[in-house]
Amino acid sequence: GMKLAADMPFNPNKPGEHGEAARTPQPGATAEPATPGATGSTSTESAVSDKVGSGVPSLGNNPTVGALDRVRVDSSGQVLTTNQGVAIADNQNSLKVGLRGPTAMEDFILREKLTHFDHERIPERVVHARGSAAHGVFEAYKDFSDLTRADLFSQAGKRTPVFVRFSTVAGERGSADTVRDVRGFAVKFYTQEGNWDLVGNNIPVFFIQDAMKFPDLVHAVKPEPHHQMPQASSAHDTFWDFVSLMPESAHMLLWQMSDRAIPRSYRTMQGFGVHTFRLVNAAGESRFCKFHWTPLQGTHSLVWDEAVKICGADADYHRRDLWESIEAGAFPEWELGVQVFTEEQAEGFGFDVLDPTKLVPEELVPLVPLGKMTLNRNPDNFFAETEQVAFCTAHVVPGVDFSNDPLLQGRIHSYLDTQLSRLGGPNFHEIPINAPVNQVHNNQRDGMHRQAIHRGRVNYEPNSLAGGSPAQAGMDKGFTSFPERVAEDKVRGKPELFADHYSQATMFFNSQTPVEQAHIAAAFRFELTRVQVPAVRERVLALLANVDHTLAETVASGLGMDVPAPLPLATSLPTPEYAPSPALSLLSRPGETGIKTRRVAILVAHGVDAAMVRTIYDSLLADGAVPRVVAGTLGKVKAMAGEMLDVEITLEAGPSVLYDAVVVPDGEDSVNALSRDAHALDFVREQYRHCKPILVLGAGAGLLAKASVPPALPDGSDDPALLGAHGEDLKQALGAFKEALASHRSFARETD
Ligand code: HDD
Repeated sequence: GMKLAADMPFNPNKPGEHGEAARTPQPGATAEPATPGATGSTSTESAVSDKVGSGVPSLGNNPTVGALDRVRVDSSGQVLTTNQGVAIADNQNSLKVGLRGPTAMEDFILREKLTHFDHERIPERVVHARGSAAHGVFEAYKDFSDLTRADLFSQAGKRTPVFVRFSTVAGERGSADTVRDVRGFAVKFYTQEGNWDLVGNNIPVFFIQDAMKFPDLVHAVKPEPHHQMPQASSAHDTFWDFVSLMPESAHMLLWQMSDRAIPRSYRTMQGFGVHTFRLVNAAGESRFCKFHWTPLQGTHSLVWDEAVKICGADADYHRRDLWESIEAGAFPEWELGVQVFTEEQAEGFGFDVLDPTKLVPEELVPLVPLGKMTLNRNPDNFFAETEQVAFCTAHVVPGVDFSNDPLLQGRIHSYLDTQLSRLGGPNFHEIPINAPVNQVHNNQRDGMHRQAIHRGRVNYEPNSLAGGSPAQAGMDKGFTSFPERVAEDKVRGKPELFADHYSQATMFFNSQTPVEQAHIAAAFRFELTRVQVPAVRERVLALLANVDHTLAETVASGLGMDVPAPLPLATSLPTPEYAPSPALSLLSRPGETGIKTRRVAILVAHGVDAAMVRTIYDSLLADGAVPRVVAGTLGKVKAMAGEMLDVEITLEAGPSVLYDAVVVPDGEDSVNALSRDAHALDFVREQYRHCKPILVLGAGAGLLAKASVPPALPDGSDDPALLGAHGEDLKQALGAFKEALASHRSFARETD
């Protein structure tokens, strides 16, 4: 037998792997402990900014920072303990009966660690499982108390903390970000009068009109039940079978097949509350409204071929983009606007505002801007915050109320219910990210994982033993439902106007630019090519024939089919004629942030003009763009004049689809080397194909020739996004390049 000395490790090699180095973390390996109060206001009480509309981002001044401090953990410099706080002497070895013997049942340290690990996962969200979130602040532009008594809109400059989660709908938690899908846009406002969740999407209409059909819709779009394919894609038979039998989905399908469903970034999406809601003021006056989020970054999307390739190149593309822009201080911002209208106005619209497959054109009811939201802080912990956040359409505050939209009515039930199984019980509101910033007082008690410790003997109301507390707040302070008059038969059915399934789909299509229309047709072609059952394809074409005949013909010819007879109409009522609504085109909102956060690759090899690289790099950086020096391998390249230039990423790890634009600087040898590298040739070809700005300088133009990139547009005219090829000087070419970059893409050259 071997002698076990208390202070002697059993395996002398182990401390070398885990010893001192592990006990003294590298600089930067742990976060600085948060100093309470140092980050600004810690409650909403004094949270009023003097900088309304100044455009100056309020750095870190976020009232939730303080509220969450009590649960933040910083382990730097601490020793490991069990969950009971007992210090752990050895975190490498289980307790054994002899070095080569069995593990002792008594090893409570091992058992606690494995038990906790075994239960690390919780059920993922049944829809919207894949998402990313950030903290921020909403700031009201002025006092809107004539419109609503909601506290967050009660004062100019009033700041309300928010937590926002963006998501895809169909994919599982680990699926790719850039799939074709609707995006969730869920905002939790931590107001002083309780939490308000605006649980919206980046598309203002929905597939179905009644919550009764939601489980069917989700079953149809999710992977098929026999083989669990395809992941995160609507391009399969069950989805198209279902929607083509539910022609009320026509309008939403047009949006979903548009570039809205492949956003460039979460930061470049609009958001919509979808349903008609009510705003109610202190006098009890109610108006209908629709909520809109408008990104100051503009609305920009990917192109399909690019989106598909990004799924492989960086499945976390949108998550990374949101995280990095916030880390870099380029805080994304949205303006919250409302379309406000009375019930009498709504009666004259010609469509039913309770129908979630219809939108209210902005030309009919313009947006009133209410305030601005800035996302300025990444979560500290993905699980604790982003995964455990529970959004719920039932979470409204005094001043905001529901309409009778039958989809919304069902949602009011569904979100609370799903949290019970997802978060394990009725106390999910006590999870820090879900807790309101004002205090909760009621007589709800007990249940799984209860945190609050209620004192005293009274857990009922009315009571005299606790002096009547907590007491109901009464009409002025408490939430009151708008006393809408309803006296009708109890029925299962729909209003007649709900049966107009096509007019707004046609309006949407007519409001798109020719490029956007072509993308919609191509998306239908792709999805229906993946569909296997010919009858399903045919039924979708019959649906499209009611939307726009040219669209139906384009899609049909892409499938090698003829346009069948249109689906029968569900109503003989006259349907409204809609003028095109320019606000519905993605291209109508270029944004206000210029080239900020746009990613630009500068392709280099030995012999590149390093002075030119630096000039371009510095100039792009100065305007807030994100330039990267990209080469065949990491390390340094030896530049034209002999100096060394650092490479930041390789052509292999950072392929074309991850950049918004490319620069090929001067340098004969550099361009010759790039011309022999298939990665570099693919790079410029794809930049071209995806309609991105290209700047070539001096010898750089040679790489385009080698890659067979056309020097001009198909009609022979100059390509507005291909700069520097005609011997312009650097300053002039760079200026024009930045302009092209600010307008994102040049679809004039599109060949797909
Ligand atoms: Fe929903 C999640 C948005 C219809 C039932 N939904 C969920 C999320 C968003 C939306 C953004 C993710 C929230 C988060 O980030 O945690 N849903 C919408 C919109 C709809 C909509 C804009 C139509 C206008 N949803 C809808 C209906 C039902 C649900 C009709 C059920 C009757 N939705 C749910 C859910 C989810 C959800 C099952 C899954 C996880 C969760 O709620 O918390 O309850």
